[in-house]
Amino acid sequence: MSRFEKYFLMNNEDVIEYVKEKTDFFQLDDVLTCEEIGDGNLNYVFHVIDASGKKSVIVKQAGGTARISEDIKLSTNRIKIESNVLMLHGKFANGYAPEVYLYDDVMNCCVMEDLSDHTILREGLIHFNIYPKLAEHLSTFMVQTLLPTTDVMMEHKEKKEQVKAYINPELCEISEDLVFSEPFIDYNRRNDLFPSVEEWLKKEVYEDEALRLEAAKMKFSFMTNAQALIHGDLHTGSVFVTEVSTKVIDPEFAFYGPIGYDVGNVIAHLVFASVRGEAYEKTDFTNWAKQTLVDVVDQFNEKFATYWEEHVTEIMAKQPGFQTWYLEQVLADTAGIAGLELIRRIVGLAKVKDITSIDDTTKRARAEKICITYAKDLIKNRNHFKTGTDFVTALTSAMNKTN
Ligand code: SR1
Ligand code: MG
Repeated sequence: MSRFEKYFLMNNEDVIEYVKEKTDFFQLDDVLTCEEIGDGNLNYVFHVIDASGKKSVIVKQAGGTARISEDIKLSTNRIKIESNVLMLHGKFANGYAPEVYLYDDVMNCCVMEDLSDHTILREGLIHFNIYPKLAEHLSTFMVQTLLPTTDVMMEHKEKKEQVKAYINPELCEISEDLVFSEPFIDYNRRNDLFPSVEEWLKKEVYEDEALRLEAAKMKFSFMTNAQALIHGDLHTGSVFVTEVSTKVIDPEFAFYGPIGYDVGNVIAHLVFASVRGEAYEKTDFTNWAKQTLVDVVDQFNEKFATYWEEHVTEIMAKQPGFQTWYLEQVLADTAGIAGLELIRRIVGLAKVKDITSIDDTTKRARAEKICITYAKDLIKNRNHFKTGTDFVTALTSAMNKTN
């Protein structure tokens, strides 16, 4: 009997045995090495390679708790959502997702394409690398994966079946807590404020009642607006890049939610890159990061409109003016979510290395203040952000007014 007919958390040796038994990728006598390379907050990621260096795969397995905290208990079937969404993304946005070779609902793991020739985008950005195709690729990926799963294009009964199939309560709860609630009320005592801005953050975030009201409104939109099948965690740690290629990974938080949740995440993490670039006085990099932010918004708008015209099926969505209204809602959500993502990564449990690795205390404090100042503007005035220029002008203004 196979050892893999009952779930257990695998180590490197187990994974080698697993890929030989379960895939056609390797021969039984291949000499394989395996290393656990996961640096995310939830899962275990194994890189398996043969002695010739020519054949390699990634095995991703879910454990019963989150890596970032043993207190976060999770069912292990989240890999099912991730595998299904990766396959769907490969279909909708050809070339933008790694290929999935195998999904195993007993071991709660999947075997997928090794992207070792790519770099995790956040790592590249931390080293001030420039990716000229990034805006073009991310805007295409978002339009091509999000719009086809909306009621604008999908048959409505099928859409409702899909909403059901992608119900993802545990991972949604993580976002409901970490993104929409805890940054404003520290009821789980998990927030972590950088000491030199601690009092400033308490005043600007915890004590701002108007801000908390807007966060509450957005939380309810996140929980109830089943607009499209969103990636659900589209930050720069979920993107692999080279100069010419972009691959989106890790859609385990996927569910039917607001489109702006994905676009807003992309914007927020480009802001972290820009703010870090400014802190290190990397002018070319900072200008590129800000221009990428502009291009993501503007190209998203253009491609969204074109894709809509070509693929709309819902009769009432063809009404002149409706597409403009719909996109304006998406952009308001985008601005609001970008603001919430900025705040939660400064105040909450799950930080970003772009900011925490700024080693000069004064510069890190200023970077955090810029993010929060800009975030509050994005959230409170979210209906006013419609173009890339709107987004970048407000960011530059937050940079200029922060000491
Ligand atoms: C408990 S998981 C913390 C964060 O890591 C993931 O990547 C998500 O962003 C989540 O909010
Ligand atoms: Mg992830």
